[in-house]
Amino acid sequence: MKRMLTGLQPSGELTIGSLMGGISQSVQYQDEYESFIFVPDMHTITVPQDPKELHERIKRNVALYIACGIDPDKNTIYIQSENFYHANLAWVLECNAYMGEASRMTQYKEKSQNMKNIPVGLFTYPILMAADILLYDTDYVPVGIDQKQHVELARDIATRFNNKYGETFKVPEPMIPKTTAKIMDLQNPTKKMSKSTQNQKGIIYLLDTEEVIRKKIASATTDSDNFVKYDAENKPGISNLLTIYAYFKKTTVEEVEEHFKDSNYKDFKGEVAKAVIEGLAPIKEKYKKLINSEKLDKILDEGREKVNALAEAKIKEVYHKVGLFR
Ligand code: ATP
Ligand code: LTN
Repeated sequence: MKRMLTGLQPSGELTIGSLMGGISQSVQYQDEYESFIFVPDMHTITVPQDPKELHERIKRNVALYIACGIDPDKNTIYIQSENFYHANLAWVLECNAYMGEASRMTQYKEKSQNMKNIPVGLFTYPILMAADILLYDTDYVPVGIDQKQHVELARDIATRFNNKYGETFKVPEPMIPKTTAKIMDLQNPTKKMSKSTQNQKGIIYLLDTEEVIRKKIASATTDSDNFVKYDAENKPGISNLLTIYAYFKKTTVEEVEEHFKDSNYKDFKGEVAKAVIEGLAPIKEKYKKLINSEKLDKILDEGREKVNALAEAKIKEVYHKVGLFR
């Protein structure tokens, strides 16, 4: 069975965008591949974090993965920082990566643009990501299009290392979901709904209360037409709500359009809120049972043990090949 590995940064609370664009892809693949899913928390400290909040969020994120359908019997679930070998491999890879290629990473350029003091870790972040992937002989890496360049860097580093020191790493392939629509911010529907956005009004978090969901959807930015039609360019707000409704009702945008063709925006928004609330209810229920359970710790302990053993073997091989150890 081919191995697939992915991670969602705990840079904020998970949103319906994380569910629709990220987690649900992994749920779809979990029968087809041997699947590793982890919390890349060490990536998150490349930008300032409140330590207490980050610490608590890590476990919440894992509980939400599982509540959203990531099956612990089919996936190896772990926390990056609980396996020290990620950072060890990242160091060796950094010594085999070039300033030029790292400087070309568009995400780095964007994120560092307005920073006065740029953390070095923000610059080397893609190399830590390469370590995450190469440590476990990963075949496929499902990621959003924004991360494709990072997976390509991991491929380049792996190939270079193999050529220099002999076959060591599997060269991974990015897996970019074709069909997932981008879920937009409700207040600013030309911008992606992101968990790290400061203004929370445009974001629906998986754990938002029913009341909050109703309010956020009721105040979503629309247009002055007052007819429900999918037109991403001219009616981005309504189109986004159509996509969200279709996902939660497990139907197509065309069918939803037809269904609401005589509705006004107020009624339509009310129905979208209902669909989201109903769709998230079982996730919240499962989350509540898990978050303080021993089961969650057991899943994470087992994940840690398994990946530590795999990573230890790999890092020893790598250290030997580059000439480290006695
Ligand atoms: P951050 O705010 O930290 O940049 P994010 O919320 O934008 O994070 P990521 O953690 O970068 O999301 O994304 C994880 C996965 O979820 C990726 O595969 C990404 O494409 C997908 N994803 C995240 N947000 C959305 C969204 N709004 N619509 C569709 N897919 C999304
Ligand atoms: N950089 C990714 C998260 C991430 C990741 C990984 C994804 C870190 N390491 C390894 C896939 C494989 C992000 O910000 N979405």
